[in-house]
Parts: sequence; C-alpha cells; structure tokens
Amino acid sequence: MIKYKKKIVFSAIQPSGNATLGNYLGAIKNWRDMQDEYDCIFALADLHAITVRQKPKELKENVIRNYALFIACGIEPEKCNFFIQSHVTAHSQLAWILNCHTQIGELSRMTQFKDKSKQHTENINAGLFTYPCLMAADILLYDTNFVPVGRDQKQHVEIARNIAQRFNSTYGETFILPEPLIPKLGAKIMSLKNPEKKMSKSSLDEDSTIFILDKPDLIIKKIKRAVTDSESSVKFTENETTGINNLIVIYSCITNKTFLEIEIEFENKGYGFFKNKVAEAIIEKFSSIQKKFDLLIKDKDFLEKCQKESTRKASEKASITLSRIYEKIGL
Ligand code: AQP
Repeated sequence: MIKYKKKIVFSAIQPSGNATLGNYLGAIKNWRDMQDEYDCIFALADLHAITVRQKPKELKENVIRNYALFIACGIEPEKCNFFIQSHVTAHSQLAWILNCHTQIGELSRMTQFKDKSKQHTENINAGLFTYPCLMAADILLYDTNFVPVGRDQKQHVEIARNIAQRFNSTYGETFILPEPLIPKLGAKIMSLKNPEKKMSKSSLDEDSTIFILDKPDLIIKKIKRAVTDSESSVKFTENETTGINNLIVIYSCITNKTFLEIEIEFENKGYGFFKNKVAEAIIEKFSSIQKKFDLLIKDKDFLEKCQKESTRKASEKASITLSRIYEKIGL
C-alpha cells in the first residue's frame, strides 16, 4: 500500500438541492477547517442523489451551484481535491464489487434506508438499498483515514469499515479502515419545526430548514417561527431534543460561545430577543458566503477548470486502488 505524508480525509455531500445550515455546521465548516492539516478529498455525490428521482436539468444545475457554493464556503480547490463523483468512473466500478461483498442483512439495518423508503414509497429502488456500498467505495478508493460527517452518517461509515475489514480478511490487506469524525457540536442540527427530526434539505416544510443561500428576511422569518417550548428562559437541557436546545447549539456553533456564556447573555431576556440574535448571527455568517457565491457562479471558466483538474487527480488516485482490488479478486 502507498505511504502518504499526510492522513487522508474523504467526505461527500449530495447535490440533491440547496445546502442547509445543518450541512454547513455538521460537515462543510469542518471540511474547511481540515484543509491544511490533512490531504483532503471532497466530492459532490451526484450518483447518490439519483437514489431519489431527480429532474435531469435541475440536477445538472444543482451540481454547478453547489460546486460554487462550497468554494464560497471556504473549500479551496487549490488546497484540496474537490470533484464530482460521477466524473470518476472508479466509484461505480468499485461499488459493484463491494455490492458483491455486502450482506443483505447488514444493509437492511441502515436507518437511512428505512427512513427514505418510508419517505419515497413510490420509488423504493435497489440503489437506495445499496447506497452504503457506493458510499463505502467513495471512501475506500482513496485510502481514507478519516471521514468527517454529521451524526446521521456515522452508521454508513461503520458499514464501510465492516465491508473493508471483511474484504481484508478474505483477500489480505487491501483497504485502510476509515474512522468517522463527528463534530462535538453541530453533529445533528434539528428541524426548526420538529426538533425530533434532523434539518434536511428535502424537507417538505421549507420553514423547517435554513438554506445557506436564504436571504436575511427569510432567515428572520424562519427563526421567528421556530418551535420553542412553553418555558421562556434560554437554558440548555441535557439529553432533551427541544427547539430551544437546537437554537442554542446553532448559536454556539456560529459564535463559538459556550452554553454557559449564552445562558448568561440571555438571562431574563426571553425567547423573542434570543431568536433575533440567532437570526443576526446566521445572517452575518452567510452574507459573505452569499457574496462570494454570486461572483463565483458567474465564473463558469474557473469552475470548469477546477472540476477538470480535480477529476484528473481523483481518477489517477482511484485507478491505482481499483487495479489493486482487481488483482486481489482475480479480475
Ligand atoms: N441536520 C444536519 N445536521 C448536521 N449535519 C448534517 N448533515 C446533513 N444534515 C445534517 C451532514 O451533511 C453531510 C452531507 O449530507 P448529504 O446532503 O449528503 O446527505 P443527507 O445527510 O441525506 O442530508 P440531507 O440534508 O438530509 O439531504 P436529503 O434531504 O437530500 O436527504 C453529511 O456529512 C451529513 O451528516
């Protein structure tokens, strides 16, 4: 196996819509902060996105918009490798091989499959079921050490690890065993309308989700409408999933203030006042990203150049791993 100078980080995100505050705090912000210390490889997982029916024209546009948006969020194509999953064919090739090395039983335990098949009863396709094999392929192709993800994706990194371990014990040392990196804070930002559910980009109730590209008025409106309980004090309650806990976590992630500092800051101030401050903090954080995005999305040449170069680098690395695997299994 190749010895790399820096530890390798891989993570991906679906361009299935507009990225959310949850995606930002649970994933993108942490990717941005890892680019100097690690050899980072990030992807827009468009092959994963088609496990749910997409409109082709919209998907194409979403890929370009999200590519520009993540650069605006601080993903630097000069520092890391940021590419589009379907452009590197080794992902689908390895996914098939891993399909043949994964048990139906372990796939049926995946909570995302259970949730999404309830959500999309009209289209419970095989890809939705074998999604973890493609995700394992994404990770294992790059000899990844760490996978920074939100808490909802931990189970998928664990199955990737199990598949890798089983493969290694059958064919000899082939894959590095990846570990999930879950942020201490912001690993699961909850829906603003239902704090029992995670904030999601495909939620049917738009008021439950803040999108990175939401304009200030809309952010204020959504935060004002966010569910809070009947109490009125801004206090974090351990082990409970309440609307106020969710807003405290969001405010803490954005301002870097501790829960105690927040409780002191808003003592006797009431929810209305607190919500205004939360909205202001989000608006401030997203306004510079939105300005950068507005410029980048017009610069098609730059975006295309970055994509081409990243595809070339990723394909090169991935094909080395794929040859190693073909050799092991006798293809
Ligand atoms: N609410 C969240 N809080 C913290 N982290 C989150 N992530 C997603 N939602 C939250 C993290 O973002 C990364 C990319 O996720 P994804 O878009 O590839 O898939 P997802 O988890 O299925 O995200 P969504 O928003 O719920 O998309 P849809 O609605 O299309 O299914 C992952 O690291 C994830 O943990």
